[in-house]
Amino acid sequence: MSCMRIFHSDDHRGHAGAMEMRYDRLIPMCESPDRIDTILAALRDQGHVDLALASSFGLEPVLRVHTPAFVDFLQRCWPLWEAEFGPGGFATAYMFGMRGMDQVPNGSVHSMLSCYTFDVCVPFVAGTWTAIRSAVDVTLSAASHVAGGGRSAFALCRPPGHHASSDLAGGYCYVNNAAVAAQMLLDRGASRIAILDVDYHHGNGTQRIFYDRNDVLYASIHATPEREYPFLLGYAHETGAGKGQGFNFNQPLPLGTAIDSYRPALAAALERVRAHAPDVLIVSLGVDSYIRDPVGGFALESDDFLTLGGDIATLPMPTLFVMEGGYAIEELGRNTANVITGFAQRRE
Ligand code: SP5
Ligand code: ZN
Repeated sequence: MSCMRIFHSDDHRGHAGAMEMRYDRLIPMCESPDRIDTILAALRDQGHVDLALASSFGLEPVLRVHTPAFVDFLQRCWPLWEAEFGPGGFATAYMFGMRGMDQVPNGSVHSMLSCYTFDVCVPFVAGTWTAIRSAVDVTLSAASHVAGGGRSAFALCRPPGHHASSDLAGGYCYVNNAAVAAQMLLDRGASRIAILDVDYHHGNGTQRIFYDRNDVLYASIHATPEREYPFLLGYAHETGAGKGQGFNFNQPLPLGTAIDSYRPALAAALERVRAHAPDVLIVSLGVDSYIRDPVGGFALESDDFLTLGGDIATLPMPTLFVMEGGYAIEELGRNTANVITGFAQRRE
């Protein structure tokens, strides 16, 4: 089996302890630090031992994708909240932006939360900013490995990124790790990038960031917005705008989708990626399509993730996997490692 370098960091751990709204209930965050532990353990179990700690890239690459005011908010949100409410608890929005009206935040952290977040699944605690930075650094370290001639790499990062756009956080996502990596690769000389998003949810943030561009293809397979979060985006008719027309490829699928109908959609996405001929393929890797995922509603089984990884490996270009969702903590490690193993076996 060919070996894939896996980039990680311990600096995500402080992003923990907050609650999220699940419709009419307040529950512990599904997006928790033990996700990384269980994935690392399963990767080792399956023989992936080429581990590397992330190095620091600073904020410049982040500011190529996100606005300065938004990045400033991410950094200052918790300290501002803590100054008002004291330690413990978590910062979250109480209301959201009012469409069609001025949305200029003032000095209050509440106005910033209302302006720069779009749902009740992006809490801030004391360790959130450090974790956000670690996730970008993990992803950019892996991207650098690929830019330097590595055939593949896995960015084992959290928090995830694909719901975040240039100035909006949501869905457990603060900075769009995959988008920042794509932009850095372009800035370092790549001509075209493709982002294949196999997370159960539509990556509304990634779509938004690259919607009017033809240098980054976004191809996503996800649960239909008619039935699933993020509810407002992810339709097949969203195909890009301006010179980006034709460079956004959504395949919404029904709840309950299993591998027999998932795989043809994956083949269509891979065909579209091949036609784009990217210098690097970035895979937004969510395994919340697993049948027993507490957040998802598809029906993929653990062995299906070997198939998914193997199918992706039929493409020839250097490939960067970036961790997104996946919350069935008992099987999360195995499911994620199965994608990496399926890919590595096929590439051998
Ligand atoms: C990165 C990522 O996977 N973010 C997902 C955020 C989803 N948060 C909202 C979840 C909506 C609840 N759906 C419940 C389905 C129960 N089977
Ligand atoms: Zn997801």
